[in-house]
Amino acid sequence: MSEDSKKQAASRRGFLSGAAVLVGGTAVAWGLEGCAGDAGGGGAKPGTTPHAKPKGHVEPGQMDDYYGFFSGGQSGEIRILGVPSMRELKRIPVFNRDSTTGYGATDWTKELLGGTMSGDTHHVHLSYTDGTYDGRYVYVNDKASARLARIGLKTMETDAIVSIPNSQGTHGIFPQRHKTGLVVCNSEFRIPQPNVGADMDDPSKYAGMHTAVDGETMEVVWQVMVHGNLDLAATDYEGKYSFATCYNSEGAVTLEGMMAADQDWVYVFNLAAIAAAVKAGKTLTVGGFDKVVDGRGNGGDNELVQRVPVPKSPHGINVSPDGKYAIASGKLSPTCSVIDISKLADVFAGKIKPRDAVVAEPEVGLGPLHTAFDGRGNAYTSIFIDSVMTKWNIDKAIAQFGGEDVDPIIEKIDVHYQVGHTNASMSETKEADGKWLLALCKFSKDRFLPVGPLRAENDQLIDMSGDKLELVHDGASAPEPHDAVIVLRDKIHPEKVQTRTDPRFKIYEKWAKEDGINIMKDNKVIRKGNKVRVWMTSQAPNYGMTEVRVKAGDEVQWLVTNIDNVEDLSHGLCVVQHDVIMLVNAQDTNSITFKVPNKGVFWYYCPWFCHALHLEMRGRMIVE
Ligand code: K7E
Ligand code: CUA
Repeated sequence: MSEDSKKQAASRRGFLSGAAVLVGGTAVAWGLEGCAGDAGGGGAKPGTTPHAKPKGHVEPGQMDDYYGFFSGGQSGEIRILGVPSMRELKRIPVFNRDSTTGYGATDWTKELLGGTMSGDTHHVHLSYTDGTYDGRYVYVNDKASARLARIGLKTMETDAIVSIPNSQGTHGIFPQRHKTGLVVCNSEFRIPQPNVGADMDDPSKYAGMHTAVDGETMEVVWQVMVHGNLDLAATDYEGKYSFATCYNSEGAVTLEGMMAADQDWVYVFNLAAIAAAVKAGKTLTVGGFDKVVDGRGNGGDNELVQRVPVPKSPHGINVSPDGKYAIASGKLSPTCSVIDISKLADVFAGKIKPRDAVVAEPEVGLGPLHTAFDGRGNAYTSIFIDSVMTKWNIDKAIAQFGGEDVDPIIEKIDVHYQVGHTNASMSETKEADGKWLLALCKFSKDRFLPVGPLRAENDQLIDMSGDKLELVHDGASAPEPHDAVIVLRDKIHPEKVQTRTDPRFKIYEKWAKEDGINIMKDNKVIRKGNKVRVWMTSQAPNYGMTEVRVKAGDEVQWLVTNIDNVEDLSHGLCVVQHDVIMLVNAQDTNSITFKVPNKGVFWYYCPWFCHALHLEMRGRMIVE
């Protein structure tokens, strides 16, 4: 070890107040040594004691009170669970090819994905009006390919995907909360700007981007370029500010380098000032996008951006339901930093220093990652290394920071194991209700049957309504959900059958007009050269055609319209030996295009069990 790195190690050690595991050197070591201890000690608490009706139990036939929207990590999807039962209700393909629905293969979704068939969803947030959910949209990031997707809550299907320019590792996202306005998106990875081959070996010239996407049009509105990396994101409740944690103020490209400084930042973006700069044309064109404003001026603190210094490598940033505080969870510091949002106007006006906006910094445990709220003034921080959730009181933390002799820590509850995100029912709204708390644990270890080298993760549910936190449910989940929001069920009003109002129906109508087709009625094969359009209806247990004739070498575009008008009566189309499976819901149309290289008889069938005669719901594609 060089003298310098010895000093760094020593200062890290001091910072983590005895986190000896870190001295081992790598992040992996600090993560997993804690695990081994937990497992070896057999410290797993039984989740629910075997009384007849554990808390959180939802009787057969009863509905959950909440929808949980979970990201699916590298699966590229979103999952919907009922809370508190934790029953999985649906998987929504977003950035992934999905065989169930044909997502990524059907004409519309193929265009949505633009040839990128994988993704990494981390942060799921719903659209807001007046500080609470308006039941319109879900937004989710793709960290892998710098995209933002939107899911329409009427059908719970992906309806838009936008690629974010000049960004890599699009990580934290957050919609504005006063109305369905901007969705801000952080680039976790700094890159040369533009990233076209220059400055590759000079990371000091790399920059990060804080991007605003219009939540209605899903177009990129502006980008702010900053020096640091931008990890998690949050917005306030008034539409004035957005926030980003920065764990790599060093601008390093190695782990050691990124951990070097004992202090990093929370970036605060002044949205009105940024909009004014864009309007005044104070913009650059970077990588072909012409609405980039430079937030690097004056050393990095200026009228657009201010950096609040916080201890070493912060991760989550969460705003309390009363809109007063933005709380950065320390990750490599055992603290949370509480920023008083009402002081930020003075920070931007130069009346106080950015650090003066920090009004509390309680010690919450080793490896704080994310913070949720109960609407009663308490915060709940997920603690990765300690594998606990820490409940603490915000006002008491502020009093302690002001010199009073009070302990803000109320309770710590073990979770199993290595918790990442946490969230609580309605926690990200002004209607936080303090009923249910989630601990999304990265390792399940001894909690479930082993299933080979890769095990399930453990999404745990905690009853937070009483004086004591009570673990009520272990939820095995396929890797790797990161984040989730818990939404009161009366905020969500899904349609029962397809209403045919989404943008994709305009495209089907256009094609139908070209071919002189009544989509809801006609069954016809329309040929133009070697391109063939098959228009077909379905109604249980029949297709509108049981024989379709095409020629070897044709390109077939097959449209199926499900004219059943019964909730949940879905059909679909599978053409055997042609890699074609898609779903067609009641009153929906879906289309898929494929090549027909070989002569022969190929059956097509309905892949959804729709009727007693479902197996007979099939026909022959005869390739001549
Ligand atoms: Cu903490 Cu991507 Cu939200 Cu994972 S990030 S835990
Ligand atoms: Cu339609 Cu099975």
